[in-house]
Amino acid sequence: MNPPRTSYPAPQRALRVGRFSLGLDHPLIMGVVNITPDSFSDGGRYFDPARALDHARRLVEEGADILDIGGESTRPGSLPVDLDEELRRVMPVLEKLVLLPVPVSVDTCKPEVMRRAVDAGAAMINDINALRAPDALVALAGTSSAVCLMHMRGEPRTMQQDPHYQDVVAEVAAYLAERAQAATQAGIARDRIVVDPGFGFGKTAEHNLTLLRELRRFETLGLPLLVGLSRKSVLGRITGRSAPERDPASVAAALLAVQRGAAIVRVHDVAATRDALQVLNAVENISSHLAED
Ligand code: HH2
Repeated sequence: MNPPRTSYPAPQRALRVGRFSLGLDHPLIMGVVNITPDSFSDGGRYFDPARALDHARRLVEEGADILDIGGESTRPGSLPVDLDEELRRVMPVLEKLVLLPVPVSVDTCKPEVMRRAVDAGAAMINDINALRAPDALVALAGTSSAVCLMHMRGEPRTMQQDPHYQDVVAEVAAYLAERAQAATQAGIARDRIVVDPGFGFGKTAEHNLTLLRELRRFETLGLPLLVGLSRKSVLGRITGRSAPERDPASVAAALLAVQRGAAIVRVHDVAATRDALQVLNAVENISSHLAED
């Protein structure tokens, strides 16, 4: 007798993101715009709204499929930002960016920011807290917004204090399955949900590398997978480089993630990531992908 086959939910073909539908037959690039004075990855370069807008427009020209803007740093040890300050940082930039031809995601944990952002045209909410705040599920149910549900153990202030797992992949996947179920039960359709293992959020370097190596195990969830390894400290541990010098390592990590099934990569260096993914695509589909010299 043949052993029973494990059946996975059929992979989705497209992700509905506000008024956009993004095909999942090729990897998508999410370009990061931190409107913060204290992000670990770019240290306040785009805190000024005009600079954030210029940067976002450049990321779109370089090939970003989605923009992710955030007004609160979540680096290890960071403190929360209050509601008014987060709105003051995010909303003026969002209101301009929604005029661009790509969906705009807002990186926030606060239900009030979610509501205001979606009303202003945000097509996606990226929540490192996976809609666990009271009211967060309600804030998004009944909207056309997509959502990224990310795994985090603890909270940014304390998450890197000695994290432990028996089987990091199984535990993170179980958490994401539970949060996806909570979202669908609240009325958020499955074709609007993305899940993310949360690299660097309550994980050691070894946990992060195990998650990346075994990323295929997340296919059992049957949901598009977002991976954010760009400039993260695990890449610093490997290369000995500071955050601004980690783009080559970030491109390598994005490529490895896509090869292991990531649908979306969240990156700071969009142009270099695009080139790397084009090389991967050309190798996998040798034919018409060769540009003229
Ligand atoms: N990482 C960061 C922030 N938001 N969202 C998702 N879904 N996945 C991630 O891996 C992720 C995220 C941290 O990176 P960054 O935005 O560059 O830094 P900071 O939080 O310091 O602004």
